[in-house]
Amino acid sequence: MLNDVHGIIVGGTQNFVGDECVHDYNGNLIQLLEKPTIVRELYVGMIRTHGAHKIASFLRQHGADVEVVDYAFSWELEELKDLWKSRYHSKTLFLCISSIFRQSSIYLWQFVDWVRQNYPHIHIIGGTQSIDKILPYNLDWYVYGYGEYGMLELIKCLKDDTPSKIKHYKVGKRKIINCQKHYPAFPKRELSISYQDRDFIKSWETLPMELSRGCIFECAFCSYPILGVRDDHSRDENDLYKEMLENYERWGTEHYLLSDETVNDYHEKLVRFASVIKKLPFQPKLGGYARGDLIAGRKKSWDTYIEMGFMNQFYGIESLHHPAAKAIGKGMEVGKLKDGLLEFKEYAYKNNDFFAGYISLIAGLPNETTETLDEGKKWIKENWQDNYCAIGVLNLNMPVYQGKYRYIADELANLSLIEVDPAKYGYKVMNEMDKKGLWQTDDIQEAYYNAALHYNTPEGKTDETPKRVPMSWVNNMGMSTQEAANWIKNNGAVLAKGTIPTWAISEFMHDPDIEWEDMMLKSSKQDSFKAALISIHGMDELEVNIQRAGQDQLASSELAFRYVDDVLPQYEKLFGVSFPEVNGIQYTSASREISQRPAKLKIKVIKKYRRDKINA
Ligand code: B12
Ligand code: SF4
Repeated sequence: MLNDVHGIIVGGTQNFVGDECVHDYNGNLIQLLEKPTIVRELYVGMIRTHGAHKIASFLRQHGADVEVVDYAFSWELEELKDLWKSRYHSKTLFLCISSIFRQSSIYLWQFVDWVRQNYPHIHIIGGTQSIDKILPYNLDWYVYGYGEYGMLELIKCLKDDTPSKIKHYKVGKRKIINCQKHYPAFPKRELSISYQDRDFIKSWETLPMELSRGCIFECAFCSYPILGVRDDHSRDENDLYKEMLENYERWGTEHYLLSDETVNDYHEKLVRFASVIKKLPFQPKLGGYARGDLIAGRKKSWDTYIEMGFMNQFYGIESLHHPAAKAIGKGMEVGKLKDGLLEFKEYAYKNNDFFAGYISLIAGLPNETTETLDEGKKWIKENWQDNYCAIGVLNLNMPVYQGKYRYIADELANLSLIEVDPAKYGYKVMNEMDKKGLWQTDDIQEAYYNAALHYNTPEGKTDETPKRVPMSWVNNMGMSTQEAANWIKNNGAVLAKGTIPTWAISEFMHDPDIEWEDMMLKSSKQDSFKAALISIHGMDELEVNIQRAGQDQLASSELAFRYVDDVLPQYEKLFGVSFPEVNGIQYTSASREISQRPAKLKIKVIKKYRRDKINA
C-alpha cells in the first residue's frame, strides 16, 4: 500500500495557443512568446484532465493521497506556488504534469522549476500518449502510454529509493518509461474515475469517460497504437454503472464525452452497457466516436444507442468516394453508407429528442481527386446541412530520428500504416531522404518549424529527440498537399454547421441557460451561440487559424474556425465601436451582454475553480 505517499498531478487541455515556452537542452526555460497570454481562462478546454483523474483514482485505490489540479493553462505562477505550499507536507513525493496534446504554459513550467529548486527531493514526472509533446521539457521521468501500472511501479520504486528497478530507457539525460510495452494498461476492466470534493465538479459539466481501450479495426491512416484488437476489450459494466451513479448522486452529472476509439464496435458490448444504463435513475447523454459504416450496416443497434443515450456521434467517414475509403480500410459501398446514415438520422429525429452527427473527412486519401471531393461536398450540401461536417488535409508525420536511439524512437512513434510505407498506398513523399534512409530535416524546415524542438535539440544531440514532422506528399491521382489545402481554402473546412460539433459541446454547458438539446441549434438560441463563439475567441487567434486553414487538421481550433465565414464580416462591428450582428440580426447595447456572456461566464467559472482549489 502507498499510504505514506502524497502527490499532485496538474493537467488540462489548451485550446488555440502554440507553445508559450520550452526548456532548452540544459534545462533553462525559454519563453517563446513575447508576452504570456492574457485572459488565460479563455484558452483552456472546458474538460477535466481525463488521464490525470484516471491515474489519481487508480493510485488512491492503492492507498496514496493524490490530488488533481485541472485547467493547467489558466493558473498563474503565484497561484500555483500558493497551492503547492498549502498542500506540501512530509509525505509529498511527486509532482506530475499530465499532457494529452500539449502543456506549454510558461507559468506552469516556471512553477515546476520553482519546485525543483526549492524542493529538490520531489520527483517531477510527465505522463502522456504523445511523448514528443513532453520531451522538450525538463522532467525527471517521462511516462508514455496508458500509465496506471507504470506509474504504480514507479511510485513504489521512488518511495523505496530503488528507481533502477523500473524498466526504462535512458535517452541522453532523459528517463523514459514505455508503459505501452512494459506496463500495459489495456485492456482494462476497471476504468472508473472517482472525483473528490476538492475537484469541485459541477452538475453542468461534461465529464470524460472510457468504455474500452483499443480498436478492433486498423485503418491505414490511423496512428493510435492499439489497433486490430480481437478479444473483448471493454470494461466491466458494473464498474461503469458505479461510476455513473456516483457522479450523478454526488455531483448531478448527466453528460459524458467518451474517449473510445470506436464506441459502436460490437453490438453485444453496447447491449451490456445499455442494460446497466437503463437501471440508472436518470438518462445519461453521451458523445463519442462511432463508425459510420456500423451505424449504416447494423440496424439492430439503433435502439441500443438511444437506450445508452449515445446520440452525439462523431463519424470518421474520411471520404465519400468509395475507392478512397476502401483504400484505407473503410470498405462499405459508399451509396449504402450514405443511405444508412440518412436513414439513421431520420430514425433518430423520430425516436429521440436529441441527435447530432459529425461527419469528419480527410482531403488527400488514395484515389481522391478534387473532383471526387467536389462530389462529396455536393452530397453534404444536399443531405447533411442539419448536422456538422468538417474536412482537413491528410497529415503524414514521418520520422526524422536516427542514430543509436532509433529503436526506442520507433517504439514510441505510433506510425500509421501509410506512414510506415507511403509508397504502398501510392504516396510520393516530396521531401528528400538522407543517406541513412530517413527523412531529411533541413529539407523540411521550410514548411515546418518547431521552436520547442529547435531549442531543445542542440547540434550533435539530434539523436536524443525523436521527431516526427509533417511532410508534403502527392497521392496516386496526382493530388498534392497544396492542392488538398487549396481545395479546403476554396470550399471551406466546415461543410455543414447545423449542430455544435461533438467535442465542442462541453464549451457551452457552463451557461445555465444552455442545455444539451440546444446543441442541435434548432432552438431560438442559435444566434446567441454564434455571438458566443465570436466573443469566446479573440480575433488574433481567428486570423492565425485562417492562415493555417487547410494546412493543419482543425483540432479544437475548429470551434472558432467553423464560424469564420460568419465572423469575418462582423469583425469591425464586434471589436470596434458597433454592436455585433449575426446572421442579419443587429444586436443592441443589451445584446453586447449576450455576445460576451459565455466568455465572461467561462472566466468566472475557471477563476472560481482556482480560488476554491487554493482554499480547499
Ligand atoms: C478524445 C480525443 C480527442 C478529443 C478531445 C476531447 C476532449 N475534450 O477530451 C478531440 C476531438 C478534441 C481531439 C483532438 C485532437 N486530437 Co485527440 N484524441 C482523443 C482520444 C481519442 C482520447 C483521449 C482520452 O481521453 N483518452 C483516455 C485517457 C484515459 O487517456 P490519456 O488522457 O491519454 O491518459 C493516459 C496516458 O496518457 C497516461 N497519462 C496521462 N496523464 C498522466 C499523468 C501521469 C502522472 C502519468 C504517469 C500518466 C499519465 O496515463 C493515462 C491513463 O492511462 C485520444 C486517443 C486515445 N484513445 O487516447 C486521441 C489523441 C490524444 N488525439 C490525438 C490527436 C493527434 C489529436 C489532434 C491533434 C487531431 C487533429 N489533428 O486535430 C487534436 C488536438 C487537439 C488540441 N487541443 O490540440 C493523438 C495524439 C497523438 C500525438 N502523438 O500527439 C491521440 C493519442 C490519438 C492518436 N494516436 O492519433 N482528440
Ligand atoms: S480510424 Fe478509428 S476505426 Fe480506424 S483504426 Fe483508427 S480508431 Fe479504429
